[in-house]
Amino acid sequence: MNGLMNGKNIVVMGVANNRSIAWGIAKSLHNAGANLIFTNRQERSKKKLEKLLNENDINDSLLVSCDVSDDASIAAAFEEIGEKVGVIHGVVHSVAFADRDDLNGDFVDTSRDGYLLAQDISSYSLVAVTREARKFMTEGGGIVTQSYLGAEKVVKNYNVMGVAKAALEASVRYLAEDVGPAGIRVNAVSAGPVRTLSAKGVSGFSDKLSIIEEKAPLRRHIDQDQVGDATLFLLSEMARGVTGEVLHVDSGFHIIA
Ligand code: KAL
Repeated sequence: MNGLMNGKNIVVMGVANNRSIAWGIAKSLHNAGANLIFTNRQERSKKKLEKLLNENDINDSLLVSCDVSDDASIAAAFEEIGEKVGVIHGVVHSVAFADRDDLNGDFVDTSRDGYLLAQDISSYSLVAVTREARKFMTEGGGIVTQSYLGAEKVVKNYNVMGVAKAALEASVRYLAEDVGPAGIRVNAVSAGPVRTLSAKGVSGFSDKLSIIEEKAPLRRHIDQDQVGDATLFLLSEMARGVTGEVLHVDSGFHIIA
């Protein structure tokens, strides 16, 4: 417990199970003394989360349902959170989705619907969440989302998600400008490959892991806890001068040609 986030109310969106990046972030925030509020879409994720919270002795967390594809659901979720905790000091956005059919083969074959779905859930959701959250971020604070190298470079199979992450990273910059005057900072972490439920079943994931061990300056993978600590930093006062930034937590892989 380092106390960095004592008394801070932080909303964590996107815990599906114990392998979720959002769960690594939740643990870092909890250890730093934050009061956590979780949002889930699916009842199944909520059940898993309740079990995780019990196992880890994290008590008194608020669990709110939120479908990020629905503006009314986002507004209702933040209203409920605002009503219960008063002030929100931070938001962790760790949500993405693309149709599995769009995550292999050629990007040029992406359908209009598939493209819009990936943008809707993985990129627009940050805009809508920021708009609702800021109403309750009256003391300033931080918003952090999760990205991946495929936003910057062509990564095989990432396809429609790479384009969605590029839009997400650009959104981070535009949002940072909008909410900066209110003392709210918006940043992204660009994490190296982490084996999560979301990555399960998509082809080429294991290859991505072995290339990291071979080529990244640190010659090892990163894990959920490392993303958690970097996100904690960005949400905390330690990063009070940082906004509109994409911080790579990838063993340095992105600097290697
Ligand atoms: C190049 C990499 C290899 C994998 C390629 C694509 C990964 C895309 C991520 C995207 C978010 C995955 C999905 O949307 C999967 C979805 O179609 C099916 N899965 C689900 O519905 C599960 C149950 C739920 C929990 O998943 C979601 N998303 O709701 C990229 C690798 C190296 C890095 C990764 C995995 C990046 C990333 O964006 O996650």
